[in-house]
Amino acid sequence: MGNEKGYRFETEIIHKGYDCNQFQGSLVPPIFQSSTFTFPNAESGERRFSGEEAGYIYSRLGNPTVRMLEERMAVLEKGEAALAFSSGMAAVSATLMSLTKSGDHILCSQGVYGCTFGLLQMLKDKYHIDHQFSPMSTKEELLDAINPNTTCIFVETPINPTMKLVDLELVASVANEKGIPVVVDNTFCSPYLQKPIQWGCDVVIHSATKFICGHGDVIGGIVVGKKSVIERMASTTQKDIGGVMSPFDAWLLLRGIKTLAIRMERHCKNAEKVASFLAEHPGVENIYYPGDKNSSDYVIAKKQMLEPGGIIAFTIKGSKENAQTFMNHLKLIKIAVSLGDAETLIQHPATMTHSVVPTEERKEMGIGDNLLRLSVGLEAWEDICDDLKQAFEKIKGDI
Ligand code: LCS
Repeated sequence: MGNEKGYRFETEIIHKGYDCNQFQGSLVPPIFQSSTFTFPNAESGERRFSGEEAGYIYSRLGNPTVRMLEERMAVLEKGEAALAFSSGMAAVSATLMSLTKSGDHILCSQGVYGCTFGLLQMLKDKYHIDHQFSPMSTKEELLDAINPNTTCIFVETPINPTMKLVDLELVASVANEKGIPVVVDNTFCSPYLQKPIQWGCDVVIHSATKFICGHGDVIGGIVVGKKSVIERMASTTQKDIGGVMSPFDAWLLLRGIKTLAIRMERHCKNAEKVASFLAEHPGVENIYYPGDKNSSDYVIAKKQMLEPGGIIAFTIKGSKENAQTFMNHLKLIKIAVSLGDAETLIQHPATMTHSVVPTEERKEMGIGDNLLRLSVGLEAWEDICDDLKQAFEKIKGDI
C-alpha cells in the first residue's frame, strides 16, 4: 500500500502494512489466530528454517497480523524495520540484552520508568552490565559519563514521571561520534509528537500499551530501528526469550492506531487547558509540562516535539497524605497507573510506578512524595478541570 514516497502520517496510520486486495477485499485486517503454519513439503520447511525461502513458520517467529503492525510502526517512526513484543518491558529488555554483554555499561537518562530501573538493577546484579544516570544536558556532561565500555545510551524523553526532557539531537551527535547506539523510549510522545530517528537516534521503543493503543485494552511493546539491528533481535532476544505479541493484540493495536493523530490532537489540547488551570491553582506547588514556557526544557520541547503532549506532572502543596487525600476526592478522574487512554488517569509515582526505586534515588530523579502524574484523557477539558477543582476544595483546610 502506498506510493513511492509514501503517504502523509495521518494516512499511513490507517493504511500502512495492509493491502485489502490480498485478503478478499476485507476492509479490516484479518486476525491470523494460528500458532503454527503448514509447509507444502519437508524441503520447503527446511528452506524456511534456513532462510532460503520466505514464509511463516511458527507465530513466535512471525505472524501475518503482527507483521502488519510492525510494518506500520516502522514507517511511522521513520525506521527500516520493527518488532512487536508482548509488553513494553519485553521490548525494553530484549533491546538492552541485544545491545550489551557482561562487562558493558549503559548510560541512561536521569530517570526512567520504574520497571526499566528494576531491569537495569537486575542486569547489573546478575549479569554485570553496569549503568549510570546522567542529565545529558551538555556535550561535556555526556562525554564525561561515557566510558570505554559504554555500548548503549538509553533515553526517555519526556522522562516518566518528572516530564524532564533530553535533547535528542545533542545526545545523538555525541553518541554517533563515539559509535554508540542511542535507544529512545518514545512512549510518552508516540510518533505523532516525536520521531527520534530523524534526530539521529538508532532505536525507538514504545510501550504500545499507551498512546499507540489508546483504549486501555492491550499490553504491548514495539521496537523500531535499522534492519540489521531488528533482524538480530528477531533471531535472538525475541525468538529465544520469547516475549512476542499475540495476533489479537496486534489487531487491536492496528485498530487503535488509526485514530492516533486525532486522539493526540485532543490529548494535547486538553492537557494545555488543564496545565493552565493547575499552574494558576493555589493548591499546586509546581507543574512539570513540556508546554510550560517558564521551564528550561521549553526550548527542547519546541525543537523536537510537535506539541507538548498529554501528560502533566505536578506537586501538590503539602505532604504525601495531602496528595492521597486529593486523589481520593476525585470523581471523574480515575486512580490508575498507565497513560494515554481515553479516560483521564492520575497516579502517585512515589508509591506506585516508581515505588521500586529506593527513596534516595527517587529524590535525585525529582520524584517527591507530593508529586502526582496526570494522563489527560479525551473527555471535555472543562469536566476534567471541574473535577480537579472540587477535589482541591475538599482538601483546602488541610494544606
Ligand atoms: N516505558 C515507559 C516510558 C513506560 O511508561 C512503561 C510503562 C514501559 C516502558 C513499560 O511498558 P509496559 O510493559 O507496561 O507495556 N509505564 C507505565 C506507567 O507509567 N504506568 O503504568 C505502566
